[in-house]
Amino acid sequence: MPDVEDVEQLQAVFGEADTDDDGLLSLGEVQADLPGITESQFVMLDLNTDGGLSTEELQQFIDENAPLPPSCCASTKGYIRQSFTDLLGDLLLMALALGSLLALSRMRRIP
Ligand SMILES: [Ca+2]
Ligand SMILES: [Ca+2]
Repeated sequence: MPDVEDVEQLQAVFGEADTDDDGLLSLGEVQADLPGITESQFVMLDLNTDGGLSTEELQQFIDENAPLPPSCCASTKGYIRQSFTDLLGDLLLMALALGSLLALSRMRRIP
């Protein structure tokens, strides 16, 4: 079940990172906040391969990769999940780091 606060926070973070306000995060916009993200990680998040990340894509990524009870991952998705474990860890860290950075930048808002 989606957590409303998480969704709102994601959208707030997204709005701050979307510096040209086109509704998508480009690789450049993501790297402006998180220089550590690689193009291949970005492409993994860009589900419709239009070159930008939408809130829907980020939310879908989080929903699909949130911790699940073992019984539900035992089917076809299991091996995919396993092989992506390291990368997903990086991406979830990235999402957390992005949120922290933007929260900090809001707190010390420049007049
Ligand atoms: Ca943008
Ligand atoms: Ca996209």
